[in-house]
Amino acid sequence: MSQSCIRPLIVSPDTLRGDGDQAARTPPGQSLTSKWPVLHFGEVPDLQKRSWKLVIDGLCKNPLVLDWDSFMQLPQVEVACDIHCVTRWSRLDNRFIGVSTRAIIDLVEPSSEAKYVIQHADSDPDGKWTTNLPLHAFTSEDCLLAWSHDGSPLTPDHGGPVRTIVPQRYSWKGAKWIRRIELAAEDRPGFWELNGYHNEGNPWLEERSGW
Ligand SMILES: Nc1nc2c(c(=O)[nH]1)N[C@H]1C(S)=C(S)[C@@H](COP(=O)(O)O)O[C@H]1N2
Ligand SMILES: [Mo]
Repeated sequence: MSQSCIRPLIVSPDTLRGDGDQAARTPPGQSLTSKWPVLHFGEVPDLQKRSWKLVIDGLCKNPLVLDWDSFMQLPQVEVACDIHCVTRWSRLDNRFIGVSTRAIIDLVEPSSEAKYVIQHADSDPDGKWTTNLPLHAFTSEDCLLAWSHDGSPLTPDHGGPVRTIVPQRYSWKGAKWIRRIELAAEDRPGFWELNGYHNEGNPWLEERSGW
């Protein structure tokens, strides 16, 4: 077995709440669904793996451009986590496979001024969708750039080929169709944040609206 086949399993701390009790794992004001709804602004982009690229740049010593093969050659992790959408559905017990955001950020060697991460998505209509997080939240151990969900490659409507998953925030803090990870000194609210959602989006504190 090659090294990249060994996938450590990381269980999100929120998934361990309540010792298996589903109610204790469900944040206030959320309802459970076993389906996986599709939710985003704009059209689903048609991204081909052979031309897919991920840029990691901004305030760092070693900016990177990864193509599909180099992304898949990075060490892979598996994450068990719950998903919470601010529109009040939660889906428990997801399994994602992909590359740890912490590992990606370590590769580019952030400079000391880098305090925020701006994720850029390849989504229509204008390809300018972003979302913002503090660097420490983006590099939480349970965050990943996922290409697989519950044993199958991510479909385009769920953000395939690669999307970000940030289990401890409402799901809008993870870009579907991620194409660029920018390290920044200043915070910069993104699409949903500028449309009235909270800047932090902690589901346990019901940080839904920013107004
Ligand atoms: N590029 C992009 N990513 C996005 C969004 C979006 O509008 N554009 N919406 C977010 C929201 S609000 C949620 S709940 C999740 C939904 O992911 P899903 O459609 O796979 O359930 O994607 C997030 N990522
Ligand atoms: Mo959402």
